[in-house]
Amino acid sequence: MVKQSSRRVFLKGLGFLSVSGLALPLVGCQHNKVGGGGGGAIFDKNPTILMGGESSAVVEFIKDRVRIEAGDTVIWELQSSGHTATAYHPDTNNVFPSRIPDGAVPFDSPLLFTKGDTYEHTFVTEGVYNYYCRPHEGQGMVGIIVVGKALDGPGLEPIQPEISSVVTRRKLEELIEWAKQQT
Ligand SMILES: [Cu+2]
Repeated sequence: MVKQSSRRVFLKGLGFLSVSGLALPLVGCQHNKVGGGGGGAIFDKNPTILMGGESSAVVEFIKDRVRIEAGDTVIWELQSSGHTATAYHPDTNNVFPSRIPDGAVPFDSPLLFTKGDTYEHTFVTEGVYNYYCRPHEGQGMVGIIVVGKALDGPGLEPIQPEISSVVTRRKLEELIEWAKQQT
């Protein structure tokens, strides 16, 4: 069983892990990347999502939409500036309602400051997760993760009024449209 966990890790020196896909041939007992119930659905295996770009002016998650299988881990790696990866959920803030599957762990990274710092979270509960960066939520720094199938749940529901930034709402709508196709 995969333990549901959320922790900060440093992968310096384990660079091969930080490039999505390249780890595949290096790991034994690897489950097939292509499969699942979707008849050819493509899953990212333990993907790395970059936070920001080489320039601190880039305020976004590079790879803002990923689809993984339940039990897989997503790694966020800081490129520049200060960013977090924080699930839309009342437990992570006092404002936003949940936009993750019912019963799922609302992940929330520390504020990462040093290039190369990483945070990882293992996703156990199937469904759709919407998340944001604390300092840049209002600037549309948001992302979406589909675990398994895009099951109906908070992550696909209409965007609540508490998420008030127009640019953020637009970005989430785009991501949700993509997620709905991951059946
Ligand atoms: Cu940010």
